[in-house]
Amino acid sequence: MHNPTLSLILTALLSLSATAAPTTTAVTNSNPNLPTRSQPAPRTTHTVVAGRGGLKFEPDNIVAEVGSVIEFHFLPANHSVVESSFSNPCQPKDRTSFFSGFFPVPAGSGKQSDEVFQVEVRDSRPIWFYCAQNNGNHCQKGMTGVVNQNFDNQEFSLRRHREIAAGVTEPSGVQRYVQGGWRIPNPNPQSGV
Ligand SMILES: [Cu+2]
Repeated sequence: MHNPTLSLILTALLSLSATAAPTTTAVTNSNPNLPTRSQPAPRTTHTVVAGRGGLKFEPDNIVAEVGSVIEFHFLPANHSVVESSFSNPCQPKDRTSFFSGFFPVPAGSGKQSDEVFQVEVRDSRPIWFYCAQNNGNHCQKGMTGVVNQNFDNQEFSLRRHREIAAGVTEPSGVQRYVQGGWRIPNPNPQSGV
């Protein structure tokens, strides 16, 4: 039954498949231009509402992991959020501090602002923030908050920060531009005041 021709063909086929398979696998695994079906990793979003229950942020003391998002919603009448520092409340921390701009919403409209402002938590250091509305001295009256306060050192507490803010006599500062975050459509502007 020995057939030299068939044997040759079989040998050729075997060697072909033996060399072809690994080559294909290697190309598949190393091709950086392949389309992907993977989704972005889910992010935790912490919602903060400006103006709920008076001149305050609710909540005002947030614990958020690095990579999560703080999403500010704005109730009437005209609030904002600016990044500050612990020891110098009601002023931007520096030129890079985030600033949402203002969000005028008619009182009694039963609506939130049409847009929200998102900022990303980029590291584990405390992020201090305030509302820069000077009509009514929102910051000086306590409209401040913090992300990732250092709870081990009460010298740097939100309560102490507010005490310093209460003594600020100059108007609150703003940035020249909306910056440091994303001002995007409110996913649920009818969610009430
Ligand atoms: Cu305000």
